[in-house]
Amino acid sequence: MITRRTFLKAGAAIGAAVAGSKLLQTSKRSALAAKEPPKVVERIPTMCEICFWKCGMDITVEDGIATRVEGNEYHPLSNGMLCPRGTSALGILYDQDRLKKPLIRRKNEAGEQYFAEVSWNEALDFTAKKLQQIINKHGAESIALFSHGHGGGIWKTLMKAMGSGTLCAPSYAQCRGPREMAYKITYGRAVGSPEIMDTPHSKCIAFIGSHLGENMHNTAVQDLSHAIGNGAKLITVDPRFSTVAGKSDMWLPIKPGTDIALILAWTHVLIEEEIYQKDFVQKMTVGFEQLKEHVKDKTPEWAFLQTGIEPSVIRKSARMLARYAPASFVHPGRHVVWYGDDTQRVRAIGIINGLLGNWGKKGGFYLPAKYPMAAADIPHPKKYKVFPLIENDFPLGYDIPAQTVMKSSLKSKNKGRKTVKSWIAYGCNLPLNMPDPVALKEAMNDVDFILAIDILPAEITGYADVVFPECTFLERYDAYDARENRVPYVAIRQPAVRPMYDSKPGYWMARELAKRITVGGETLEKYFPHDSLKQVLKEEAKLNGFSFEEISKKGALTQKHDALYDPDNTLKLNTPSGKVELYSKTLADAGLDPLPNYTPPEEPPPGYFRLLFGRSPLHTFSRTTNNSQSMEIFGENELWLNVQMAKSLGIRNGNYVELTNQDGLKSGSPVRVKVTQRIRQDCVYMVHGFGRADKRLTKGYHRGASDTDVISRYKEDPVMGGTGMNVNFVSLNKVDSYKAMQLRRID
Ligand SMILES: Nc1nc2c(c(=O)[nH]1)N[C@H]1C(S)=C(S)[C@@H](COP(=O)(O)OP(=O)(O)OC[C@H]3O[C@@H](n4cnc5c(=O)[nH]c(N)nc54)[C@H](O)[C@@H]3O)O[C@H]1N2
Ligand SMILES: Nc1nc2c(c(=O)[nH]1)N[C@H]1C(S)=C(S)[C@@H](COP(=O)(O)OP(=O)(O)OC[C@H]3O[C@@H](n4cnc5c(=O)[nH]c(N)nc54)[C@H](O)[C@@H]3O)O[C@H]1N2
Ligand code: SF4
Ligand SMILES: [Mo]
Repeated sequence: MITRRTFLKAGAAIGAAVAGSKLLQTSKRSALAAKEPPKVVERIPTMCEICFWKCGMDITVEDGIATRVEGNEYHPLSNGMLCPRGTSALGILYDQDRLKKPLIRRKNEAGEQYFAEVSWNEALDFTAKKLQQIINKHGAESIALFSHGHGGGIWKTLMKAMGSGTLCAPSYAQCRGPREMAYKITYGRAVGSPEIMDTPHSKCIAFIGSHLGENMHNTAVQDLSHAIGNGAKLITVDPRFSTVAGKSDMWLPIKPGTDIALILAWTHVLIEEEIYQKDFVQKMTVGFEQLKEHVKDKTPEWAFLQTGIEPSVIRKSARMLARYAPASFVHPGRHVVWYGDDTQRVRAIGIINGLLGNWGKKGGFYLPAKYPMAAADIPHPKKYKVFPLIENDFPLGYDIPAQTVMKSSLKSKNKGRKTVKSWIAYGCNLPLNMPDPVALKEAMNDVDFILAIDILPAEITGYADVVFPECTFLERYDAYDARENRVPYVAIRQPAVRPMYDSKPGYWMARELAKRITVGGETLEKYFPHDSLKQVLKEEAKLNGFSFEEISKKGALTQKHDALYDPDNTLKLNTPSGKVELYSKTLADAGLDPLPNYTPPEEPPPGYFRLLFGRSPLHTFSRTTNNSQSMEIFGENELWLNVQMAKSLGIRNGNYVELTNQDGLKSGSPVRVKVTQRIRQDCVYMVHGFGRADKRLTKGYHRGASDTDVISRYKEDPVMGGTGMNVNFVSLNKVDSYKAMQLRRID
């Protein structure tokens, strides 16, 4: 048995030699195209998985080879358009570095670990045996699933069928969990995805570090363009002059971590000047008097000392929001895990939105609906347990924080207690997306067995015992997508081309494992009674009265939904009071702040900058940083550094630096500096997802740096366990650019 796993960077028989015949065919095809027109040209609609917006996309396929990607016109999340990441989808499908065969970690005679390419039968038998041993010895709940993406549902079913409810996702406690928690507490429901802001009709929007335009959710950006076209006023609060700041009427370059002070001061202005929506507040909210008392002394002058934003600017922006209310809103954000008080910051945003009276209002928040969908008649596993160490960590939270699973896997932290024994990672690249890289590595070594299901040799696969190569979203079916939206819809994901290499759809893998695992004397196959997902989709189409042929041809079907607004303030919300809870008794009863309080952030030590990070319009985390099409345009990330600070450090635009954080952790590769006026002096900024550590990623290896390498600290949100990650500080050391280039070499 292999006890301490080494990170496997170069697996046996993985490399240029197995580049794949399809690719060759592609180049042959285009060479011949001029002479010989393709015989069969099809246009196959499906949905994108390069991020989780899941737009409808149409793939042109010529003689079995995908050649073109366009937005689907029937899908309400794309409206015929895609974002720049969607249009580079073929860069993922035809990436030569893709995982091609199942891999098992083995040791050779010299004791060196390597990945052996094996048959599916061998990989499935081996994995099922390992999981079975863990179930029998430690209980199924000691197997944990980390998942991200639409295909994750299948693995949740398998987990529950085995008996484990230990399910988590970095897209909760490392992403939007605090936002959803805050809105559930305040409005009785999550903001959800796609978000329910009525942006196209809005007259004034304030963005608090939501960098739309770089954060490139397709319809959200289309909606914002509509608003801008209609003359909407925009206010952007960001330490950095972001893309949306460039489109805004006001840019508030706030001191990082002080946003709650600003929002409380806005609230103060609205109440003091009596410019809030009185009818809404009276009919639809509770706790106004407590709120009024709470912000009595939170004047713009007080907030100025915290935020660095002039009192006159605070007043002006608050009045602007009030003037256009209820067709105005403060954006609740999406990736909100910044400083550990994030649920409270989004609560503060929810509260001010309450004063703007925008819930259920045109230009505020609309009331969405779902395409009614009944599920196929398949038994649902009901007897499953959550790992005991995890269960009661955050009683108000609605999901398991991924770092709780990580901590519960550590032997050193849980002496004398049972720890989590196995991880399954589906579409999650934990080494790039989890804070505290040192603890993560320790936890990955402490568990007995890791299965990674991925399409690429991502960092997580380097730590796995078994790697299952999934085919990409362009080669498989997945469940229908029918989320809440302005226009209710149901959309299909279907293969545009056949799975390349020996990759398989997740459904097939999960079902094959289910056949091989026994619980309570029978295999788990009954939870996967269909041979393929296509059969499930056909059955569900019939059950819900739509034609499978029609949805396969169009990509999406929509319904009409008119009841978007509540103009007379008559809604009953799903909170204990049925109203917007400005003051939260739920939080008070749990011993937490019933109204948001401001705590000043820790200052960077001398010589250090606060590390901030975000998105590039061309990339989705590490999903695209090996995609030749995306990398051609945006091939490495840069570190934004204020021009004055650069001067004092003797750093020039284009120099390479290595980052060292407050705990002595260094970035695994150097990053190029972008010297700019567009960022405050106390922080630096970079795009997340770069600085890949695995040489098998020939396009992404050591291009730029990974923010995660230096995120050793995080502050846990006491309400739901979000990991505030903007609490790390870095110093910069210049690196010779020749050395920086040498580090990228793949021999
Ligand atoms: N330092 C830092 N950490 C962060 C963030 C940050 O900005 N900085 N952002 C946070 C946010 S907002 C989020 S949502 C999380 C996301 O973090 P994760 O949940 O880990 O998700 P992704 O980064 O999307 O996971 C990417 C993995 O999925 C694989 N993949 C892509 N397509 C498929 C597929 O079709 N099938 C399978 N099986 N695998 C596939 C990719 O190859 C890659 O290895 O990270 C969070 N963590
Ligand atoms: N192109 C692209 N789009 C994406 C994604 C992607 O990977 N690529 N990922 C999607 C996902 S899963 C998510 S969660 C979202 C994330 O996108 P957003 O919800 O927009 O969140 P962040 O990435 O945290 O936002 C970063 C911005 O916050 C600013 N900021 C940092 N600290 C502070 C602060 O203290 N105060 C204020 N006011 N601002 C601050 C930064 O300067 C930066 O402009 O993007 C989504 N859209
Ligand atoms: S927003 Fe872009 S990457 Fe995300 S699903 Fe839509 S097209 Fe794909
Ligand atoms: Mo996210």
